[in-house]
Amino acid sequence: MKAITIAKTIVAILLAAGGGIAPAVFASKSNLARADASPRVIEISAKKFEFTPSEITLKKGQPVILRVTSTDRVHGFTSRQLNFDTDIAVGKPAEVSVTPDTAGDFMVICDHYCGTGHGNMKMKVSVVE
Ligand SMILES: [Cu+2]
Repeated sequence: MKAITIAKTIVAILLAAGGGIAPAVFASKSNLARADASPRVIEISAKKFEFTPSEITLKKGQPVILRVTSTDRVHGFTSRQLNFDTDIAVGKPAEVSVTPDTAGDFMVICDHYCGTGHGNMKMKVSVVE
């Protein structure tokens, strides 16, 4: 009886140790793989009447994903120059893939009328060489 209890305890300890160590190792490996293969993700938040951050800097030729989350209502996220046009619904982040091919400053606007400050709802994208 006592031997069985000890054996169970050892199994529980091994499981706990394995459960703790193994995922940490896997996580760091997959993070390394992601850093090599996947574009940088830039989190942007939208609410009346601003994008946060209001300015980002990208590198020419380097792909990024802009992940935009709205915290209050539907907004637009549009740039004719950077060639994207999407809507952002509350609780449903929108992802836009961008690989800028020209250096310069570009504007992203909300093209979904959202109230009196709507005309100033902009984000500046600086693309550097
Ligand atoms: Cu708006």
